[in-house]
Amino acid sequence: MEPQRAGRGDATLAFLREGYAFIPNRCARLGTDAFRTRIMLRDAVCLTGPRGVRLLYGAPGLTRRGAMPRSVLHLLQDEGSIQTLDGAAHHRRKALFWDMLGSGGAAAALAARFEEDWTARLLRERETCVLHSASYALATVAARWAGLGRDLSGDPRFRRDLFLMVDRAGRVGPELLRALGRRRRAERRVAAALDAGVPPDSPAGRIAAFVEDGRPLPRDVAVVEILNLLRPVTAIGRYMAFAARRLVIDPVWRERLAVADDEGLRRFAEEIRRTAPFFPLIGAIATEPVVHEGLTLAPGQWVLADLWGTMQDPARFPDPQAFRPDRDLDWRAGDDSFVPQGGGVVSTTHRCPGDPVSVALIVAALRVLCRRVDWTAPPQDLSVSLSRMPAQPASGVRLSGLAAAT
Ligand code: MYR
Repeated sequence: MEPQRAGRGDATLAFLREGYAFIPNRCARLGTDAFRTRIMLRDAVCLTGPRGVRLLYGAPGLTRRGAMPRSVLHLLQDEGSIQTLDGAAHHRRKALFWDMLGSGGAAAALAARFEEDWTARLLRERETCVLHSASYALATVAARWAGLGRDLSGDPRFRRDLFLMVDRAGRVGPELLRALGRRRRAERRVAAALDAGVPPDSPAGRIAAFVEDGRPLPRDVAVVEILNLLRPVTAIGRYMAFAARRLVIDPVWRERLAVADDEGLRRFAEEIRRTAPFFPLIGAIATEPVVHEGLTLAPGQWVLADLWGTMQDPARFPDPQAFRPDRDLDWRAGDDSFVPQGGGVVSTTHRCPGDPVSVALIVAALRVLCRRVDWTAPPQDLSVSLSRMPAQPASGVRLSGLAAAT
């Protein structure tokens, strides 16, 4: 069935105003999971829910190339990156990423290092902003784990450059241009680190030596892919800020998690990922006629699948606004409605391979905030605007009175 058109004219301003809620608002109003609109003067079919997730993460005849705004392409992905590949080329590169992040023990290694690094960092400070300090600790730990030396892992400017690649991905104008300049600087520094030599069995070494079409990846592509490890790990600081916000507004969880078992911490982390607005939506373009679960797309059709709104559907998640870790969500279940970092088969599709790393790192942050470090939260603005992409608690979550837990 042809999706209904939502409104007349171009909806770009409404999209910027409503942000994460743009697709779910219209779907709820029209009583549908799909509608047609125009965004940035381009015709788009927007979907919420499992049908859209299955389309973007499983149906043949779609490409990711040209499907996201240029800010997202250049700050988060860049030319030649795994996100822009299709078919066999994507499968080969994805196998490397999944081996590094999913099946190879990275989650436990990163979580253990992060727990120590962030605890030490917080105990050196009297007060902190969780969004910044957690993101910077993550950047340090990720750079070290990836095999980059102290020059990079210990450099505050490099950490901030990584943070801003994500923070500015939804911006336009001078802020975007400055972040792009920072990204180029980070690329030059990673290239210099490769020239100086990295351990061959480290993630950076494996990417640099990765053979495709009979030859190692071009140096600029290797650099882009190394940033594709460091930047998303740094972005997990946003989930940590949402976790800290929950502990502040609902302090009973702080007490419960102080004594919870690993399963309790994991469930809390997964409910944070369901509720936190993280990646709003994902785009693709039909490269051929596509027929998918009653939807027909002509070649060239732009499609946008809603991720955050899919996780707020009351039919699948009763009382979706309520924070309830007893929903027992699990990224391993392959549930097309629980899609914080995309859907489909994580080892082969375009779904982010970082699910296990995210969960382990959020659990590590909960250990720090509920067991390792005492704190109080001063009065602050913890509201979350859905029009800011990426979203964050307004204050970033400020904590004071930091001291070793007794
Ligand atoms: C990564 O670094 O690849 C992960 C980043 C996660 C969150 C990023 C959210 C960016 C929002 C951009 C606006 C999209 C507008 C269509």
